[in-house]
Amino acid sequence: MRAIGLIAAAALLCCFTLAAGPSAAAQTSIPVQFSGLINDYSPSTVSGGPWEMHGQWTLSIDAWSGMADFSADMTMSGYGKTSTGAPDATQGGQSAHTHHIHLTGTVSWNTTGCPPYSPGTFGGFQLNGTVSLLTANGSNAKFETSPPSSTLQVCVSGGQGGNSVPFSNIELTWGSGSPAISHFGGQTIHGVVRDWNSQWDTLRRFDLAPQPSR
Ligand SMILES: [Cu+2]
Repeated sequence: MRAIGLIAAAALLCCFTLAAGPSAAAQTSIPVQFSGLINDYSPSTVSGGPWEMHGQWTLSIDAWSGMADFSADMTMSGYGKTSTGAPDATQGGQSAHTHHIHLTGTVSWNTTGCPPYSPGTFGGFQLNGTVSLLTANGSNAKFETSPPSSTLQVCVSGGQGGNSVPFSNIELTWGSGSPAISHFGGQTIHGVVRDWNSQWDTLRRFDLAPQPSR
């Protein structure tokens, strides 16, 4: 009897949600989730540079509030130097270490101020704020303040038209004056979008987000 009761309750909840319309459906507790990879390198002008940067990232967005949670974990390693101080690729993997980065904030459904690509990308959104975590080998990074004060802009954008993907690229750019620039450089760090969940369609259906062309 108890199982039947649960099934009946689930059926009722289902119908109630449908009857309540878009607002209730958009308040689902399942976030929109994006994930992907980071692959880039720093300039040679930062201490120990150039550094290779490879990592992965996730971005969760609460559909109702627009609150977003960005996390990236990254490996970095450098090159030895020749006798003249030039990067020596035969000495790869020097001073290998890791970084963990965390940023929460409210998503802006535009890419105003995001660094342009060539060929250009379309649609997308961004997240800006002061990072809550910036580690080096697990501990608060020595180049960072404690607590962290570096600001980060995270931009996601993609393609449009036939045979395209609406989310393809991610850009990480440290804000002017951020301590993190002394290590990563002030240039944008680039990566790729690998996946997003079906919750994105909920946002699109109820006009809570821009409508990138499929
Ligand atoms: Cu590093």
